[in-house]
Amino acid sequence: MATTNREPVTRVAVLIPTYNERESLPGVVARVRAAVASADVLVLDDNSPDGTGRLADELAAADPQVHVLHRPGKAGLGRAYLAGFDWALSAGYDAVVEMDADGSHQPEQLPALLAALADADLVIGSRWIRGGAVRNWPVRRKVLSVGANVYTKVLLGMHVNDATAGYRAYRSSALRVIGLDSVESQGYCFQVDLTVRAVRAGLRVVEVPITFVEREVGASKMGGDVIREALTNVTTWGVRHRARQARDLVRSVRDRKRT
Ligand SMILES: Nc1nc2c(ncn2[C@@H]2O[C@H](COP(=O)(O)OP(=O)(O)O)[C@@H](O)[C@H]2O)c(=O)[nH]1
Ligand SMILES: [Mg+2]
Repeated sequence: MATTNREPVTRVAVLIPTYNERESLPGVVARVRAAVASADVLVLDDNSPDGTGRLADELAAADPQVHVLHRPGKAGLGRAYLAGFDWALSAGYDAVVEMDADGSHQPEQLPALLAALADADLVIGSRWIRGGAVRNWPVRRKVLSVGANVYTKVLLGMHVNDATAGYRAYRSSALRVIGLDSVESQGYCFQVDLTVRAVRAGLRVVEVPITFVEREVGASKMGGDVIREALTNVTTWGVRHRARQARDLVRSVRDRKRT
């Protein structure tokens, strides 16, 4: 079991990945700064063609608590977050938050996530627990998300109800034991991957209810390839996990017969 000492979280970095989020980024950054005045913001922009990176530079020039990491081109959410984690860990933050730039993750709920971090290593803002909700999603999106989460939960044998959720707070100590170097997955799968790693590392993962609000401006970047990646990887991890369990069971029965 990995142990992390849960010291008070004071220095918080909020990572916001962007690809063409010019219309929603300024509002979200302002809301984060208003919701948790002590938190710093790091925008992770993949050279958005719509000029989000330049806009982020302007926000940073006007506010010393806003920073920007410019990346050369669109390389997926997972890569952007890994670069952001590196940045935040080197800069000595106590906790790192993941938040979408499109307003789906309400900055006003960040204090609740950070409060739960007092007794957790990873806090997941969950849509699929009591008190959680999704606003403005068609039934088919809900079915896909609930289905993906039930599949993940059952196959991987985890207690987490919303493993694909992207609104999260990690203690830096947790990120250090998770083994970030070998993470390759992207999209929703990146979130599942890190959840599995946290659970397997014996870290304390807690869910708090959030209300997810579907974007009103801009376009989603998640397509069929993201869903396919998640399905393939979760199935592979699940089959491996169950095979390992079966092997352990056979071994323990054999050992019992011997004694
Ligand atoms: N830096 C970066 N950000 C991305 C990339 N793909 C998506 N994002 C951001 O990740 C967040 C979630 O993406 P979104 O398209 O809203 O996904 P959805 O909410 O699942 O429909 C948004 O802030 C996007 O701008 C990418 O390739 N690079
Ligand atoms: Mg979105």
